[in-house]
Amino acid sequence: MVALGLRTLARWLLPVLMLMAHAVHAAPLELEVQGKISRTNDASHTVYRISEAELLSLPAHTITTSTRWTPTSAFTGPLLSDVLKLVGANGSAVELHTLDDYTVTVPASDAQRYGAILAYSMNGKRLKVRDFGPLFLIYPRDAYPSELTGAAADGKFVWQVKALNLK
Ligand SMILES: Nc1nc2c(c(=O)[nH]1)N[C@H]1C(S)=C(S)[C@@H](COP(=O)(O)O)O[C@H]1N2
Ligand SMILES: [Mo]
Repeated sequence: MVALGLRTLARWLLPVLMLMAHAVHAAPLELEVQGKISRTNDASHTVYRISEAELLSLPAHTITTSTRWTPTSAFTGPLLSDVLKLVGANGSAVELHTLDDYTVTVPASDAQRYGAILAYSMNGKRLKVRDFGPLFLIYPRDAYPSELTGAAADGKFVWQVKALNLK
């Protein structure tokens, strides 16, 4: 054992431990979409499961804004409108479901009106579950203070998003 030496320990054990620590806090970056959609990719033809690779392949947009919980920061992710396009969404409302079992419905028209994004990173760092990940619905709050600030608007900033249901 001693012969393994510190160098071996540093080279192999530490990275493994760091990966394990990372895994504990990382939720898979994927999004399940169902409801009024015209494209599906599951066996029952009811769900479109957007993989991490597919989410990352959509054009990344950045919104720099404060939220009630975060100082001015750069949030990056696909446009909600591009996600809706990908699944052929035709509902008028988007019901969002989260890891903490919060459910909120926003008008599908918010996607165009505000250019809302499903952010997977903040200031260049992937969002972890403990800091609003894997996906955080972000609106340009600072650009529309009268419409996107206050108690009613706060409810639209949905974090830990795991699924959408088009209504
Ligand atoms: N994932 C998740 N996002 C959420 C919520 C929640 O419970 N879970 N609550 C929403 C509502 S209704 C409001 S008003 C604010 C509440 O934020 P607070 O818990 O910091 O008061 O976050 C919104 N986003
Ligand atoms: Mo709320």
